[in-house]
This record gives sequence, C-alpha cells and structure tokens, in this order.
Amino acid sequence: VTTDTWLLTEDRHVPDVAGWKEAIFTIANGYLSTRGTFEERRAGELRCTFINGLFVEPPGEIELLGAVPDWTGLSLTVDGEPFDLDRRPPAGYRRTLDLRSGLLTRTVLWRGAETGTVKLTFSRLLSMARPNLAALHLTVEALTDTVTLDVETGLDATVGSPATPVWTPAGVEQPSPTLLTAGYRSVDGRHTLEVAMRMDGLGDAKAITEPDHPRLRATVTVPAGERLELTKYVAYRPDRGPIHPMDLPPEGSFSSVVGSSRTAWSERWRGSGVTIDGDAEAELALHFAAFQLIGAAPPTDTGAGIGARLMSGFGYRHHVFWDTDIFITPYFTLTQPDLSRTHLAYRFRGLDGARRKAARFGRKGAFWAWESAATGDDVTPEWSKPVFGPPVRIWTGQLQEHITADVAWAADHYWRWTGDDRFMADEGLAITLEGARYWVSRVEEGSGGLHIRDVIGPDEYHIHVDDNFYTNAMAAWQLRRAVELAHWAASADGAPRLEELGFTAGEVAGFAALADRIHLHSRRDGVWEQHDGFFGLAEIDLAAWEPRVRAIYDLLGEERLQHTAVIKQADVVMAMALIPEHARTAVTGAANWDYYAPKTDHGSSLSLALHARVAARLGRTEEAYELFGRAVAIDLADSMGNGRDGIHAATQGGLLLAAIEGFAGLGLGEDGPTTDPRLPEPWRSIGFTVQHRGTTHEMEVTR
Ligand code: IFM
Repeated sequence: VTTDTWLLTEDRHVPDVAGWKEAIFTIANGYLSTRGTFEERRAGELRCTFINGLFVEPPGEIELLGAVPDWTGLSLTVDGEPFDLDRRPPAGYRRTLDLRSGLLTRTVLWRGAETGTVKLTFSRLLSMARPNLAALHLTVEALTDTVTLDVETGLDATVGSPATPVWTPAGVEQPSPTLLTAGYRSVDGRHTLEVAMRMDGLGDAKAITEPDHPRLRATVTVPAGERLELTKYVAYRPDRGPIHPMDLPPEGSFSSVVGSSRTAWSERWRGSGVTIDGDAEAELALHFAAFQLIGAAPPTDTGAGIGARLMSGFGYRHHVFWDTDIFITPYFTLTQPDLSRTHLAYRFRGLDGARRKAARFGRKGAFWAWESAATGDDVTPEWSKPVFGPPVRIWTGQLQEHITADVAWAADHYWRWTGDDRFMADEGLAITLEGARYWVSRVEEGSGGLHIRDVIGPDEYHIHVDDNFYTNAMAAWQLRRAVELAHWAASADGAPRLEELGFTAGEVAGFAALADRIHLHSRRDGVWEQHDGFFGLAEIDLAAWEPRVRAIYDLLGEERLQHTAVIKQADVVMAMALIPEHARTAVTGAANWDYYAPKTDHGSSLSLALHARVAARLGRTEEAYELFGRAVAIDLADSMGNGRDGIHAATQGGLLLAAIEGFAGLGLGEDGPTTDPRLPEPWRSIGFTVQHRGTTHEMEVTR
C-alpha cells in the first residue's frame, strides 16, 4: 500500500532481484550518478558511479561512460563476522529513496551468529546543490550487547566496469589522517580525474594506500546501548575542471548537506511535481520518473547527453538515442526547458559528426548518429556479441535514418513552446535545414513518387524495408518545416541569412514540392501501410502466444518475423502522435489503432507508454490506463526482465507525457496551453506545471 508518493520503498532484501533494485534505487544529480548497490560488497553486483559526459574508449571497446572509482563501498565486520545480508538475512530491513531530496536510506536490523543485535542506518546522497559532492552517513547502534566493528572504506577503482578497467591510478596521498586524495588517468588518455575523500568519526584509522584502492581501516568498539556515527565525503574533479571545488564540507555537516540538496531539488520540483487525486501509485510512478530524468539531465552544457538507460546501469553504454529527442526532451520542454536546451545544444554540437555520417554514405546534409556519445559521431556497434552463437549484424546505425527528423522535431517542439528565437536562429534552423538537405539527397524517384528505400523504422523487427511510414512521414514533415522556418528566419531579428548557412532560397523553396511527393500509402479505410508490402505479410494471433515473458522476436526469430505482421513498437501510431494530421480524422486514427495495436508486441520499452498516450487521445481511456500501468511496471516491477541493465529512460519520459498530454490532453493553442481531459477511472484530477514562453501555468485538470 503506497502512502507517501515521494518515497520509493523496499521492505525486503531479495537477492534474486537485487540487480534490478540496484538500478531503480539509483541516485543522481545531473552530474554524478550512483547505482543503488549496497555499501557492503555482494556477489554479482554492478557497482558504479558515473560522471555525466565522461566518455572513454578502452582499447578494443566502443566508447562508453567510464564508471569512476567507487565511493560507496564500506566493508564491516561485527565481532568478526562480515556484515552480509545474503549470508545472514536481516531481522529487519527497509530502504527508501526520498525523491524530494535524493537521499537514499537503508535501515537494517542484524545479528551475527555470535553477536549482539545492531541497527545500521546507511544514508547516501549526491548533492543537488554541489554537483561533484557525494556524502555517506552510517549509524551503528548496539541494541543488545557491546560490539566490536572492523570498518574499511575508501576509493575503489577495481570495480565499476564490466568490460575493461577504465582508470589507471596516478598516485595517492594522505594529507591528513582522515583525508585521502587519489589521481587517475583514463586508459584512453583522454581524461584525468582527481578524487578527494574524508572519513569523519573513525578515530585512529590506518591508511592502506594501494593505488587502485586506497582506503582507511579502523576497529571501533560500540558499548551496548550506544551508537557510532561515521560520515564520508567524496568530491570528484575530472580534467582539472575549475567549476567544482575539491574542499569537503566541515565535520558534522551531513544534515546541512542533505538540507541544501533538498532545497536545490525543490527548485526542480517546483516545475515537475505531479499530483493525481485518486491514484497514489501513479503519482509515485510519475515522481520517480521525473526524479530519474532530472537526475540524468545535465543542467548546463558540459558535453553530456541523456543515455537510453540514464546513468543507472551499463545498458547501451550510455549512448544517446532518439529516446531523448522524442520521449524526454519534449517532457522537459513543458516543465524544465533549460534541460531541453542542454540536450539540443548537445545535438547541435553533433552537427559536424552528422555531416560526416551523411558524407560517408555519399549523401548531402546531416544524418544524425543513431547512437552518440561524446561527439556527434555514430557509435552504434556493428555487431552484437551474444553469449551463445555467432555475432549478429546490427543495422540500426546505418538504416534507422528517422533519427535525423526526430532531432529536428525535438528542436521544433522546444521552439514552439518556449519561443526561444535565439535557439532557433543559432542552432535549430541549421539542424532542420541540414536534415532536410539530407532527405533531398536520400529520396529515390520511382513509380508513385519519391521513395526512401532500405531503412529500419521504429519497428525494428522488420529490417531493410522500403518506404517505412514513420520515416517517410517524418522526412516530409522536416522538408516542409524547413521551408516554414526559412520564411520565419527571413524576417526574424538576428536570424542568419540562408546564404550564411550555406543554402540558397531556390534550394529551400524546392523542399516543399519534394515533401508532397514522398510516398505514403494507405488503404481505402485510411490505414497507413507501415512499409511496402506490410499488408501482405502473414498474420498471426499475438494473443494466442500468451502467457509469455519473452519478446516475440526471440520466439519467432528474425527471419520469420520479416514475413509476419507483428511489430516491435509503435510506428504508424508513433507518427500519428507526433504529426497529428496523419490521423486525419478521429475515424482514421481509430482505424489505424485497431489495425496496428493488436499487432504490436511492445518488444521495446518505448512502446507501452506511447500507446497509453495515443489510446487516451482516442478516448479509449480504460485501455490507455491499462497500458499506462504496464508501462509503469517496466521499471517498477521489472516486467521486461532486463531492469538490471538500467532504468528505461524513454519509458519514464513516455509515462510523464502519457499523463500530461494523453490523459490531461495538454496541447498548444493559439493563446497558450489547452487541455482536453480523458482521465482514467480512478483519477479525480491531475495537477502539474507547464512552462509556455516564459510563463508558468499551474494546471489542475479535473474530469
Ligand atoms: O531507441 C530504442 C529503440 O527504439 C528500440 N531499441 C532500444 C533503443 C534504445 O532504447
């Protein structure tokens, strides 16, 4: 039973699901992120802290966010017995993540074979007020007998990367008995890192200055009825960056560190809080979603992006996908536009890489990276390495071309809501025009108009298809939008002239005619064909495969799927959500939904929340609510079974958008935000805040 919608809570430690729990108990502050592993080591754990944007390329590996030396590790023995919940389960256990402050607290009652009972309270925080600061507080209360504790804690570069070591130690110092500093160099030579750590409350500690794991060790006796309090502060500074001081807070200041973080978080929550009268579980899920998205979003342009699994695991190596443009940036645009702006700056910096990618395929303009890391160059792996069987070719980097229009769509959505003309003039215009030029060089003349052949659409089950509906519709949208923006720029103050961007008026004027000729095929009843030949594929009854936990991809195999009308995720339905004119009338929208929804496997974590949003707009509220609940379960119940790899970023953004745009029906009218409620049965109202052109709107949407 959920009571406090600001607390993510766990009342039992279940070793089998610990990996997934590590992911959802991640704490983050936009700069640092630490996965919710326990302080004491566990077999099979994925212990990691990341610095946003600190990508490294270990030899033989693809660029990834290199986990920095761990600050959370703390080993403890009680009267000689290692404190280990897997070997000796606790008598009491509770873990809570306070979403208001980012404080993660674990309280454990524990008794060893021949020890008294101790109550341990671990609290950890990455400060929202001072982004490079990590703080850990431990209280050990000797409840029944006097206990002797051996405590060891330090900075551990031996954990944190499943692939290869990322950091080479470059020296340890101990400026004072409780203070250790360590230097590192990344294995690819790109980065340096300095880390400082101080441990308060440990008394006479012995320093062990092992280069890759410097630490302090002490033995402490806690008399029965008394308590020991330890506080550890750690500061990180990569690349000798000047922005973050390395001095650590004074002794005894843990609660004020928590307080200042809470104050900084409350600034974010002012724009991001959601209230749902009648549905505490949904409210908690949306608080969780906003917390994790904000935690992974760089507040200033530090070269970082928002990865598909945030910074909560190693999934997708923290690469940035369209997930951020279509599911996360639009949410931030509505609630925290500065965080969208940072992502768009990241995309703009990727323009050169996108131009290089287009040129590599013999095309013009800019073709954005399907997966990107530190630069705009594409870092999509070409081969997967399955545990069993031969490597499988990954075509997405080459064929999932809709990313180019997705980036422009996010820029346009940001501009429409914020009115940030400076952005559009300086960055958005070039993003849109260069992508439009790409489509011009990409389309092929053929019967019935212009075709875009050999692509992968959002439905990644079908590869090497021609005229994918989503890709073609988005390309046509981008070409038309480029013309409109060029008109706008011609008279906007301070906007560059087309020539300054390397375009001529004639070239841009031609975009509209091309857009009109891009092939989009529909049946007489208005159902769009997802790609050439889709209507002729073999139908199967997906429902007949239930109950199942595996994706249909695993059950049928890639080859058979090419001939089967089963799709991974929304494709036509996605296009209808982004470009509403494709659901020309309510009847067309419903016809497409009725055709595609039963064929959708939801094999991607992007799918369910998007479907919830569209179903709500179609007035199918009950179905929308059911889909919303299933989307919540992806991370909060690990329903896809891959939660250990990290939180599904797009699911979280998708849920927030399903609530705000789907159920509340937020839209942008001539005079500003509008709503059109389709609230599900338990919801009496939903409250949220929206930013529009610098004005804050407090929305309270009832039935
Ligand atoms: O971007 C998605 C894609 O749509 C489906 N596969 C996973 C990617 C990362 O989340």
